[in-house]
Amino acid sequence: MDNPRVMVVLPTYNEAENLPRMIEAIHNLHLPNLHILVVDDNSPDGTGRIADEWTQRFPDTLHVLHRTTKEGLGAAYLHAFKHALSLDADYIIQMDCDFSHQPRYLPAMIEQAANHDLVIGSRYIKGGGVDERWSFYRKALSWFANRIYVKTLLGVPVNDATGGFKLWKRATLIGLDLERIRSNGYIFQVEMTYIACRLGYKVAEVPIYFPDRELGHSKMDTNIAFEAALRTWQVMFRHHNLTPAKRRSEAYSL
Ligand SMILES: Nc1nc2c(ncn2[C@@H]2O[C@H](COP(=O)(O)OP(=O)(O)OP(=O)(O)O)[C@@H](O)[C@H]2O)c(=O)[nH]1
Ligand SMILES: [Mg+2]
Repeated sequence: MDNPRVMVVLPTYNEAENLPRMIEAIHNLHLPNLHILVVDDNSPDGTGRIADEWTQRFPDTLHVLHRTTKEGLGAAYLHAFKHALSLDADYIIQMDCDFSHQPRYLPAMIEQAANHDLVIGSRYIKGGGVDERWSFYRKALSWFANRIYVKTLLGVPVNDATGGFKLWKRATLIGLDLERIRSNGYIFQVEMTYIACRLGYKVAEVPIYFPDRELGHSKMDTNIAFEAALRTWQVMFRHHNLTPAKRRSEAYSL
C-alpha cells in the first residue's frame, strides 16, 4: 500500500506529564502520514484539556476523543478503534502513553505491516525484554505466563499475547468484529489477539524492551495477573469455534 495513513491511538488516564512528551517523541520520528488519536476518560489531572491544547500545534494530525467516565482500557480502545476507522486510518497502532511502549519501535512495526495483518511488539522473543529492575520472580512469572501458559492454552503462535503494543491493519480490525470483544482490563489484549489468530490473520512480532513507567504510579499487582490467568480460559471457551470464514466483511457505521 502506498503511503498508508497511520493512526497511533494513545489511551490516557492521568497522563498529564507523559502526554506532551509522548506526542513530541512520536512527531520527532518524522514518519509520513502519521496521526495521533488521544482517547481520554475525563482524567482528573486535566490530560484531556492538555490534549486539546496540543491540537493547536498539530491541527491536522492530532485528534482527541473525550469520554465522560473512566470505563477501563478495553472500552476506551474499542471506542477509539471505531473512531480511527472512521478517520480512514489504514494502520491503527495501540500503545500505552507512559513510555513502557517506546516510540522508537514504530518504524519497525510499520515496516512489518507491509506483509502481515497484525504486528505485536513482543517482550518475549529474542531481542526483547522487560524492565531490568524487575525481580527474578516477577520476570519468571511474566515469561511463563506469556511464553508457556497463554501460548499453550490458546494455541497461538504469539509469544506476548498479553502485550498491548500492537499495529492492526484496517481490514484486520474490521474482520475481527469488535462487537465480539467482551473483556476489559488486562485480558482485553489476550482476547483481541486470540480472535485475530482464530480468524487466521498473519501475525508478526517485533522485539521490544519494556521499561516500567517513568512518571506516575504503577497499579500492576499479582491479583490482576491471577485474574487474567483464569480469564484466559473464559476467552478460549468463548472464541475457540471461530474460523477464517467468520471474519466480518463490512465496515462500521458510526
Ligand atoms: N482512556 C483510558 N485510558 C486508560 C484507562 N486505564 C489506563 N489507561 C491508559 O492506558 C495505558 C496503560 O495503562 P497503565 O496504567 O500504564 O497500565 P499498566 O501498564 O498495566 O500499569 P502501570 O504499571 O501502572 O504502568 C496508559 O496510557 C493509561 O493512561 C482508562 O480507563 N481509560
Ligand atoms: Mg503502564
